[in-house]
Amino acid sequence: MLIRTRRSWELPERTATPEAVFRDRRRLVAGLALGPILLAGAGMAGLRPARAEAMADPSAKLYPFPHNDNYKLDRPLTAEKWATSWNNFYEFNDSKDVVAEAQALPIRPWTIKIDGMVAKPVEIGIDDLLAKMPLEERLYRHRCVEAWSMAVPWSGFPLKALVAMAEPSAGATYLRMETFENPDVAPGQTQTWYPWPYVEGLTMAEATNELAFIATGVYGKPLPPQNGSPLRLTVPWKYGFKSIKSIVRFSFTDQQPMNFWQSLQASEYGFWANVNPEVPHPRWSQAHERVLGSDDVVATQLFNGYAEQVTDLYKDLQKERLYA
Ligand SMILES: Nc1nc2c(c(=O)[nH]1)N[C@H]1C(S)=C(S)[C@@H](COP(=O)(O)O)O[C@H]1N2
Ligand SMILES: [Mo]
Repeated sequence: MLIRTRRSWELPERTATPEAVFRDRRRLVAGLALGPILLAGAGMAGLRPARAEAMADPSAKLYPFPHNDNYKLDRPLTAEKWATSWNNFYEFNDSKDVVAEAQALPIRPWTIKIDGMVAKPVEIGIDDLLAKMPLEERLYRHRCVEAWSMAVPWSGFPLKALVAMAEPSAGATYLRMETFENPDVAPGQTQTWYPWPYVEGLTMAEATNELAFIATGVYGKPLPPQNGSPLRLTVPWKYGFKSIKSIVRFSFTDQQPMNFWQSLQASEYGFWANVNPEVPHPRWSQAHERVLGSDDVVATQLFNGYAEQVTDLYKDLQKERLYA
């Protein structure tokens, strides 16, 4: 059992995680009282598969990837121990402390489906995909909608390289991404009030922007399961919930995808979710962020500091709800 002392960047009560609120609301909506849930949980404990050891990652030999110097940070890197032990991964649990449970995620074989409006739908294993992609390391900031942030070295490849490989048809205007669904290994997915699987989406212009990155590693090694092994999105100008983990499917479409958090609570979470310190979340300010692993609180920047690269994406979309 991991014993943690409370750090200053852990959220105070007044900014209780949005999720905790939904969980209780969903239980009510579903007409479920706490008692039966606890009873069911106790009854099932014996049936849950034993917690697996972390599976060896055959891609480890590819690391470290060549460093791309174009992405600079304005702050120190977050210590690896914090970035890999303070996680949001609702498939496992909603506590930030998912490390132990996430080790049960089977990362091989891992097949990625590319389908929808493409020249030729394919299924490709993660190791074959890695062999085709231009691999590099980048330093990015990450800003969670809950007002904490980190700065990490991701390894992976530009999302636009995957888009080019897929050859989407001219009519495709969105990329929809989906996480694995396997309640046998992911206890959170037995909680039926969540709309599994986790889904996220980008416009094609966003998906082919130079900043949109698929991370397969962090700190010069393959991603640990809790960070979304074996591949996850990183879109650093958007709130962290857009950066979908453990992806199994990329679909090209002409329909705007309905993402996980939007379908839970559309009044608080939308499709765009671009970082903007001047647009508060309905329940808390977005003006500042707590820096994970330190005692610092810093001012949040428009587009999380990436305005130069992404402002143009939104110039014709001013009527949209761009910052939620
Ligand atoms: N499939 C899936 N992807 C997810 C999440 C999740 O619960 N499930 N949480 C999101 C949120 S809210 C954040 S802040 C980041 C956290 O990434 P990290 O744990 O690597 O810091 O993952 C995002 N991607
Ligand atoms: Mo988040």
